[in-house]
Amino acid sequence: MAYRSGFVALVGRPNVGKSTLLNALLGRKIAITAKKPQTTRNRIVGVLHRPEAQVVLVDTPGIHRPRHKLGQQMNKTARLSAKDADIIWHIVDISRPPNDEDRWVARFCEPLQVPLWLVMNKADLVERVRDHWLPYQALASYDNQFVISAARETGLEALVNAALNAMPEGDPYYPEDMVTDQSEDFYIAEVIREQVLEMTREEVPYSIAVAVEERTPRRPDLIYVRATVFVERDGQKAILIGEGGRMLKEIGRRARTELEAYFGKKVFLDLWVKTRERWRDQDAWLRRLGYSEPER
Ligand SMILES: Nc1nc2c(ncn2[C@@H]2O[C@H](COP(=O)(O)OP(=O)(O)OP(=O)(O)O)[C@@H](O)[C@H]2O)c(=O)[nH]1
Ligand SMILES: [Mg+2]
Repeated sequence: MAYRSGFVALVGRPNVGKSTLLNALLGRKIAITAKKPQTTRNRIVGVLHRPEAQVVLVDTPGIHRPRHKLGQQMNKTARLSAKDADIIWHIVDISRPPNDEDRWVARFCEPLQVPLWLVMNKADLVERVRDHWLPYQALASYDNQFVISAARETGLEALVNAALNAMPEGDPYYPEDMVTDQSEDFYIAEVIREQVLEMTREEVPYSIAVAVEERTPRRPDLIYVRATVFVERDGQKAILIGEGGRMLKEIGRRARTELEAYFGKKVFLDLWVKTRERWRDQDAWLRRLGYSEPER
């Protein structure tokens, strides 16, 4: 049988569980997740390898009404990934009725000439999925539909098998041992950002970005990492540092614990906070922080 390989774009409004699904399918965490919306800001590739096929899963930022250039870039990243895919999974949260953002996603994807599958997630939160799915099925003429719970890992096998069978014939896009194309610096920055999302409220989680400035092995069993958390206002900086530096220390402690498990080494995490006014609206900063897609 000929080898199959292709791209599946995971698109949907924020917070429906796209990144949770990506991690569940790969059996390991490559994308951060959070209770708050607009967590993912980049295209994140995860590769599923099978003897007869390869599926390149592309996690994308949740499509939303943007309030800054950052949001516009995030939406653009999601739209470009959908256009380039062999299949689009429109991920929805079946425990809530569709909203405008779900409708925008459907309206954008439908004319793309890419097979569009409806993936109804968070099935664990409702008693009978059938009581909730009609308004979603009406959003677009879907080519296939699945009911899953990414958190409980149910329904995933049927979804993956269907995707494997639907991939076009072709050579693998990625080598066998490659699970993601993201750099370790990007992953480190994301783990720190995940802890900030977890620990802060209101506008703070949306106003921050993290950049790894230095990563040096200090000993065979120790890595030194210096990273900066950028905020938009000095008030946010004060919140992030906290009284007597307690907040930043706790964020650093949590991120370090996770990074030590990831690297299997001790990590010295040197965390700084800097104010960059309105970075979310400045092209140069979006580029510097890795949030802008090339023009096409
Ligand atoms: N109960 C339940 N919760 C889920 C499920 N899948 C995801 N979640 C939760 O939903 C929240 C959002 O999950 P994410 O994976 O970050 O969602 P996302 O679609 O990637 O969000 P953005 O990156 O903001 O677009 C998290 O708190 C997850 O734990 C599920 O199947 N069931
Ligand atoms: Mg996400």
